[in-house]
This record gives sequence, structure tokens and C-alpha cells, in this order.
Amino acid sequence: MKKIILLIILMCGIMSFQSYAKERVPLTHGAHRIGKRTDAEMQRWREYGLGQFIHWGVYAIPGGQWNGKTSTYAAEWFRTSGLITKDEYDNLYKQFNPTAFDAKQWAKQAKQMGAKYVIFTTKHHDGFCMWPSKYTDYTIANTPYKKDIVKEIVDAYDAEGIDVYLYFSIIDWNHKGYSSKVPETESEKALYETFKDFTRNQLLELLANYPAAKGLWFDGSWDSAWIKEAAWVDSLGDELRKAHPGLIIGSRFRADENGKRHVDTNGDLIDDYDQRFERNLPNTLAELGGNDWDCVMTIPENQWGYHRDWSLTYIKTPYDLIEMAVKANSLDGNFVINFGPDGNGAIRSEETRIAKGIGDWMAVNGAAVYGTYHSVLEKQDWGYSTQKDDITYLTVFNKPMNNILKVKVPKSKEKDMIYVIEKAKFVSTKKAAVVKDGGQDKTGSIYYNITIPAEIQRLNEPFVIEIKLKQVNKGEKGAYQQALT
Ligand code: FHN
Repeated sequence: MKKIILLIILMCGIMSFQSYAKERVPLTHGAHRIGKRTDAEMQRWREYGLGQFIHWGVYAIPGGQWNGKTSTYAAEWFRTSGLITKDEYDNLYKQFNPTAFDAKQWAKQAKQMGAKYVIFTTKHHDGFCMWPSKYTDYTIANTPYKKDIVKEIVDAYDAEGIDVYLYFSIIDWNHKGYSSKVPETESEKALYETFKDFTRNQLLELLANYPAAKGLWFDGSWDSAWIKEAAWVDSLGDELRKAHPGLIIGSRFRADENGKRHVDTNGDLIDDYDQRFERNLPNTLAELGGNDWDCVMTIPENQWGYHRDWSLTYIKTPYDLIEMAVKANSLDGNFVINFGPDGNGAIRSEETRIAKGIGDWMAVNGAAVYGTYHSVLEKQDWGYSTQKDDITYLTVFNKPMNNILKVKVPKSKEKDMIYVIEKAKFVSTKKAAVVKDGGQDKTGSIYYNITIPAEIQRLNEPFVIEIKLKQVNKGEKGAYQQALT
């Protein structure tokens, strides 16, 4: 009898595996790995927690305004604003001479903010190269400034221990072979081949010039022409990885052969981490499919490059951004805050103030962000929880009016065992917290009440409590009597 049951189970297993295998579409250019990368470079990426993005190029000169008119659209797209002619825009580089630019100062500020990595725009959609590329004249070498800005950035940030990622736009409005649409005629096709060669050359050039860079951050890869080149782009990816072992590339680089981007036809993540979270955050782990991911965020609503007028939209506060950073890390992601320096190379005072606010908080409470991941606790109204090894960090954004923080601990998966809070302390004061039983609800979930002392309650900022959970036998805690209703 036992044998028959075993046989039935085995057959069911084989059948369900077959139907699973049947549903998967065979792909040559889909995901080349299922699940996360496990090497040291990617582990380092995973632990960054907080990063800085910098959008800087010739668009910083007009800063969203031209001849007394203001564009409300993203300043780095100013060439398409209709307020400037293409010719005027394409000649702006002749005045690019950012005398206030001080890469070391930028890197110091990023370090103070707590950034562990920076993503720098080597070339945005306008095609202007911030490094002296030998494949075009439209570069920093032909400006009055002349010096290699990418090198200055890489050296300065590297010296501060901040890892550098090179942003590279596939869209290039300056290259004559660039096309958003799939080329049709023979001459269009030939021209597009020159663009592909150019793009490949520039990418290999960047990796050769800046070996300290840890990865390429691709953008502008949504054009149908680029999507159609799935096979070629895939082989270019191999070439880049070979040229630069350990290279990290996100999901914006290439599509699969069916034109699926970010995740392939089978739903598997393409390349090393999910790059879909731009100016928005996921809400649950379930949405993330177990993948690594980053979220890149602007300080105003949608300005990446320098815009002179920041009165146009809400400007996020340091605590808005800290909350997003903690939330991202509680869902296993990295959070990256964008800066848009002006045409002279100065970081605007508002950004400096915000960076300082974030940095001051991170200096005290960064343990809740760096190297952390989602915790065993479920999401609770007071804020977000993160975890590193056996320490859980509770970052409180909504202070309870009664000074008592109610924390729901998870249910143990082991029979007759429950979770208790063994130790708790406030990260900013390093003082132990008073923890009392907070009862149990009808589902059997157990709560603890943590008293918030006056010195923490009066702080005008989020605070972190570090707790250690322990599993004990139910009997050790004492019985909780449910009301009879
Ligand atoms: O069009 C760009 C935009 O200007 C900016 O660079 C952002 C940054 O992620 N990426 C593109 C929009 O997705």
C-alpha cells in the first residue's frame, strides 16, 4: 500500500514538473540566471542601503529657463522643451566652464550624507559626454573647462570610499545614427549600425578608462530600435562583463527576444537588479519576486538636472527621504537620492541642507539602514523594521501620543514556542528601553509595549529602537487569558 502511495506522489510530482516546464518559454536572451547573484561584488551592492545620484551636464546651464521663459518639464530634457532651438542647445557646451566644481567637496558631502555609492551621468540623452570620449567631439574636452569630469568624480568618490557607478544613456540625440524607431530602409539600417558600434565603443572606453567603477547604470533603453537588438545587446553585455569582471548591470540594459524588458517572457529578472523603481517605491515584498532592486528618487517632483525654479513642486524634506530610505531597506532595496548641480558646478543650498539633515540622522541611526534587509516583523503603523543578523531595528516615524509603542512580534513556526523581546535599546541614547507585555489579540498574536522616554519623545525626528527577539516555550511567558464574549 505504502509503495502505491509513494508511486502516486512521484507521478504527481513528475506531472506537475512537466506542466511547469511546458509553461516556460525557451529563451536565448532572457534571464541568464534565476535568483540573486551571490558573489562578493553584488553582496557589497546589496549592503549599500543609501546612494547618491548626480545628473550633471550642459542642461545645467539653462537650468530649465531660456529667454525669460520657464519649462516645467524635467530640466535635463530641456533640449526638447520648445523654449530653445536644437542648434542653440547643441552649442551650449562651448560655454561649459564650471569653475565652482570641486569633486572632492561633492564626495565629502556625499560621505557626510551617508551615501555608500554614487551614480554619475557620464552621458545623458542629449549625448554630451562628461569624459573625453575619442568617439565623438561632443565632449568635455571641447569645452572651456577641458578636464575629464568623470575622472575627477571617480577619483574623488573612490578616495572617500564611495563606490562609483556610471550612468549611461542609450538614447543619444547627438549621434547621427541614433534612432528611436526600428530602421527600415537599407541606409537607415547602415546608419543604425554606426550607432551600435559607437555605443559599444563608448561603453568599452568607459570601463577601460575608469576601472574603479563598479557598474554601469543604463537608461533610455526603451526605444523600439534598441529593444529589437536584443541578441546584439545581450552579446554586448557579455563583452562588457568579460572586460570588467564583477561588473554590475541593472535591468534597464536589454530586452529579451520577445521585447520584454526588466523581466523576461518567463517573468525572470533580466541582469543583476530590478531598475523599475524610479520615483516610486514598492509596498510589499511580494511585489519584488525576491529580486535585488534600487529606487532612484528626485528631491522635487520630477527634476533630475538642475532647474533654477524649485518653487514649482513640493520639495521633499530630509525626513521624507529618510522614511523612503528606511522603507526601501525594509523591503531589501537600496535607496538613491538625486542631486542636480548648477552650470557652474555648485550644489544648490537646498540640496546641501537636505544632505546635511539626512547625514546627521544617518550618523546616529544608520545601523537601521546599512547592510539590513526585511525583518521578521510584519509592517506596523509606527514605521518600518529592518534586520541584520539577530538584531531587529524599529524605525519609528509615527510617534504614539501616549508614549507607548505597541510592537507586534511574529508567531513562532515551532510548536509551543513564542517570540519574546529579550532586549531593547534606543539607538540614539544607547539606553535600555522598558518593555512590558502588551497582551495578545484574538488571532494569538503577541504584543509588547515599549515605553518611550521623554528625551526621545521630544526629538523632532524619527528614532530607532534596536531589539533582540528570542523564542521561548509558551509556558515561560505565562498564560494570557482571552476574554470570554
Ligand atoms: O529620461 C530619464 C530622466 O531624465 C532621468 O535621467 C531618469 C533617471 O532615472 N531616467 C530617465 C527616465 O526614466
